[in-house]
Amino acid sequence: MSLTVYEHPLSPYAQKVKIALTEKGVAFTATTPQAIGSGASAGAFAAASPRGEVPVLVLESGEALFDSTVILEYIEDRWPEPPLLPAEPLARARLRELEDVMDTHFEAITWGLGEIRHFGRGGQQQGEALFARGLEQLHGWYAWLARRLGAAPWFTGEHFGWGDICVAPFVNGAVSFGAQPSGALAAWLARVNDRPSVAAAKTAAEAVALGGDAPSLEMVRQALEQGLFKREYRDHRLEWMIRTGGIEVVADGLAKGNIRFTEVFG
Ligand SMILES: N[C@@H](CCC(=O)N[C@@H](CS)C(=O)NCC(=O)O)C(=O)O
Repeated sequence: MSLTVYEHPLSPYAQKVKIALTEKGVAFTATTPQAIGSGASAGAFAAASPRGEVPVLVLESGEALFDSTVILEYIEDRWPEPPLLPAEPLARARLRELEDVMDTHFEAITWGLGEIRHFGRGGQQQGEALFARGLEQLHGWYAWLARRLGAAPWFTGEHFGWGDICVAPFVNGAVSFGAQPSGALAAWLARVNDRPSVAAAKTAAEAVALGGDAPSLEMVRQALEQGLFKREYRDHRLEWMIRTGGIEVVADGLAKGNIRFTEVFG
């Protein structure tokens, strides 16, 4: 049995895993679980992913791992060459810090922008206000990222690696909502998107956004309105929606039953 990655092309977390495996030269099959986003995942995917989230890496033995950070650590441990992390402990710690920031604070914003643009949360007026605040916040994070990048060509330093894998999918997501980086960060983005592993993940995401094989965003939006989808308002995403001014969005989604939180693992 070969490696399988449960994914969704738009998921930046899943993109991290696909990019890392590609960089290591490890073959895998990518598959999108049927009920992803419905809050009603079942079967092998539900067993492998108690949070009902992608990515999941299913190993040759059938053992499965969830959470992109855990999976990236596993990939680096199992296939050390070429290394994605540098050897120096502080440099490694800084990259893990960067990954954590992107996975939590940054993604919460792009996810929120998706809720507004693709799913119509907040309606016209509130939705636009939330969207504008989200864009402003992204530019704040861009300033922080530019400082982290400094004068180096890559977030990982002299070579492409962990930091670049953990930033690129999220910044590409932000750009899709109109948050263009500038200066050194823009130059880095052009560089990283030229990398075949990153380009493949980006192309697959764009194909879905434009209505490729997977259900189009418009179909997903209709399903949400019919209560067939439950969006996961977990941790930083919930915080983002509330502190950015969308507490009514949360209340409305709970009343309509199209918002979910992480279930107790059963
Ligand atoms: N901390 C997790 C987050 C994964 C995550 O949030 N995945 C989202 C897609 S971006 C998901 O699968 N959500 C399930 C749903 O929407 O029902 C990781 O790093 O893998």
